[in-house]
Amino acid sequence: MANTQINQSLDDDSPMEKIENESQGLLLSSLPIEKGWTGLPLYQYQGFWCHAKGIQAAISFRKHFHALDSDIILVTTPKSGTTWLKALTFAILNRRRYIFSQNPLLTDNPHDLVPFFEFKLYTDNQLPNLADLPSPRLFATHIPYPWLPDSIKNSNCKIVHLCRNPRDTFVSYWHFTNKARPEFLGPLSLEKGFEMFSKGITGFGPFWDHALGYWNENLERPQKVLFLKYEELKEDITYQLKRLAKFMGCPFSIEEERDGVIDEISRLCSFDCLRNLDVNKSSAKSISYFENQTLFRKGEVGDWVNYLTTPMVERLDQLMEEKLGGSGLTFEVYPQLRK
Ligand code: PAP
Repeated sequence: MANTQINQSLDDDSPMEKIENESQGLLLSSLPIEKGWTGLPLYQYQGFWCHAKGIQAAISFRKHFHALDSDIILVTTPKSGTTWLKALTFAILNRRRYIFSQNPLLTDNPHDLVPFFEFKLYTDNQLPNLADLPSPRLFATHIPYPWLPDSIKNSNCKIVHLCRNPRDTFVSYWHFTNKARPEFLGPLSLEKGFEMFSKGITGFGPFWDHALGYWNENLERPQKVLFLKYEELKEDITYQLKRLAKFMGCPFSIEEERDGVIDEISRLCSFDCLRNLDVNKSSAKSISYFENQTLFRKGEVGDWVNYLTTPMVERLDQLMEEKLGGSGLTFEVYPQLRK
């Protein structure tokens, strides 16, 4: 998966490419626009906010990608633990292929091992050759459910969805995007970020619509969509790893459990282990223009308590009640609201 070949890139001067560029320009100019967190504009396309390159890649992905029944697609809300989920699923699938000391996770960032559709495979008008990848193919995306290609929705491929409580998601997103802001813009204030998050203006947001799309599919088709939460992974990684492996069609055997394979995977993919690897301490950029080191900050549940004021928490809780109430989707928050 690390060496996915991008075998075709549409030529900038080809008539077809000109038409595609022009129609994309027309499309963008017709969409609602907001100044984004990193300074790049965000456009509202079919109900979700995204930067221009992401929309282009999402459209190309929808048009060209053909899912196989054996595919496994990881879908996450941004800053919900994507890097962790990529590492865990890669380690589960490849556990018989590598001895632990030679696991590619020790030398490659998880984003290089499990590519994003929109940041890697279909970005910049590339058409990747995915036919020769070993089965099961493992891909990732932040794309909301309604934007997925029909072949993902209608085939027997599996979707693993991960999200995180909105308080920590917001704090993580705010830190991350501030690191990517050009210096001349200065940092985005917490208050301004909170206002944007509350209006649903985040990459691939609104947060609640993104989560609900996958939540509802999970309720309807639990064998197709697994719904995970960051907090639950943190609380009991062993149980969640077993659940994940079973869902992915490669459950751990009794012998593997006895031999400590689950513990080894959880240790290898832990925040402390991954963060301290050279590849992840470096300024290399495995996703877009973000340095790898910015993907590992605190890795905790409840860091929101150091940032959010009581009125902010109350506003967010009220918003979640409005948007998610009655859906059955709730989030555990630790610690509880400061009084
Ligand atoms: P992305 O959306 O840009 O891909 P993503 O990996 O989803 O980012 O989220 C990053 C968060 O996961 C960070 O949270 P924080 O800001 O609250 O600290 C990051 O620290 C955390 N994270 C990264 N790797 C791990 C891991 N192995 N275990 C737990 N948390 C992790």
